[in-house]
Amino acid sequence: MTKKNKITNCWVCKNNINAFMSFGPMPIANGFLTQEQFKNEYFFEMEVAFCDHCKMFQLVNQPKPEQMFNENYAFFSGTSKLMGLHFKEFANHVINDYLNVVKNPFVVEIGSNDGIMLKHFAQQGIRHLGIEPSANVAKVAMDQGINTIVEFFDKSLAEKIVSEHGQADAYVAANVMCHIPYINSIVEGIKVLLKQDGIIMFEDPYFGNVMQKTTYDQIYDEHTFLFTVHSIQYLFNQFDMEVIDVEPQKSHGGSMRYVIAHKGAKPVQADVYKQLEHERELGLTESATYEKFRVNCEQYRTNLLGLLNDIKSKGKSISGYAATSKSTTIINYCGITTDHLDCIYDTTPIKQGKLSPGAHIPIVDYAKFKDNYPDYALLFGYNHEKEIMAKEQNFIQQGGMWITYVPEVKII
Ligand code: DWN
Ligand code: SAH
Ligand code: ZN
Repeated sequence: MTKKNKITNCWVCKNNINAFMSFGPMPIANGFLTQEQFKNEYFFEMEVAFCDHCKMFQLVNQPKPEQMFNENYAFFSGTSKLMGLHFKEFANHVINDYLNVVKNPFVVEIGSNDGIMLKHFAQQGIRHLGIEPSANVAKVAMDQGINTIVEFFDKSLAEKIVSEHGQADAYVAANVMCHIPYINSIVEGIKVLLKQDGIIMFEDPYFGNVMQKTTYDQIYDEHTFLFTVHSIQYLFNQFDMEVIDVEPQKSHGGSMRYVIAHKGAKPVQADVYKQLEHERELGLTESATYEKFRVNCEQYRTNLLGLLNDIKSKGKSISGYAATSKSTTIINYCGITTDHLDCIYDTTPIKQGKLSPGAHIPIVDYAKFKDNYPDYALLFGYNHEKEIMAKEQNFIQQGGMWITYVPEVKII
């Protein structure tokens, strides 16, 4: 059943917003399921809007946070070794450039998941606290001695943290700020939590990259927002904080790291103004650009489905590779079915043996890929291309071919 829970006001500035595009009925992106669960599978109509006032790109309807983030959450950050290195670099950047001058610093991370980043603070004996509502992934962190509380972060939790631990010197987050619909309460919470000369550093998929590469698969239930520097600047300015630096990242197909402080506390770097100018050049502040994006998404869908149908008409086999959250959008929006894909290979134990959300394509242990190479493999984990290609070199040597849809639909 499709549930509608549409909002008509911007999550950030309350301006009226209208959806410019629907991706159709979507299931929970990480809702891998068994056959017995089919009858209760949840769907919502995934529509997106651009707020002309605060420049925020957003979903207009979404499942409740507890439906997505709970003790059965299927994404464990530690599944990527390269992301492990990425978060070691992130932690060391915060420590070396901001915390080293502070006596007995305290760092708070929200969406700390299995501790992939926070462990680097913990290992260096730095006072830390992770906030992670998905109990199963939080347990992996707690089992390593990483201080974690299983809660959703918001303003009232921030007040509780301050009363128990004092204010924080650093607030860090990765791929979670864009997941939270009540984002104003989060920012108000950060304001309460952060010391006057403290630092905020977080990163999320960047709409500039999504638009340029038409990676519309970054749009799924968990991603309430896709940020730009303009929208983040508006969001934090509302609460007397400002963006003081921006650091583009290659992770997740193109992300942006925002460095933010209380207004006037630290100098604003020239890169902030350069990126704002670049965004205006890209048209990210104009509604017309989002209309173009919709047309591009539709074209990519036609191209991908056309390619898969063409391959199948020649009697060839295709498997998916990496059952990413993003693949839920690709599969359900493009209308990819079990007629196209035999299965999706993946490394995550709790996804294996289950069926993909919506299309019910079997998820199979990636170790079995080599026993049964398909003619083609559709690379859903394109953001992990380096890591995946390194371990699957043999597939190509045996005559296999990869299909990608980033930055365009093609056979590699
Ligand atoms: O924002 C989010 C990011 C950080 O992670 C979350 N909302 C959910 C999640 O998104 P995702 O599922 O699209 O993440 P990834 O990291 O692109 O994909 C992870 C999946 O890919 C896992 O199921 C494991 C799989 N994988 C694989 O099969 N082989 C990953 C790697 C690195 C591999 O070599
Ligand atoms: N930071 C990790 C995990 C990102 S996935 C990484 O980049 O790999 C998003 C995580 O945020 C999930 O583990 C989810 O449970 C968590 N989350 C969602 N809403 C949250 C909230 N309000 N407060 C804290 N964490 C939240
Ligand atoms: Zn707005």
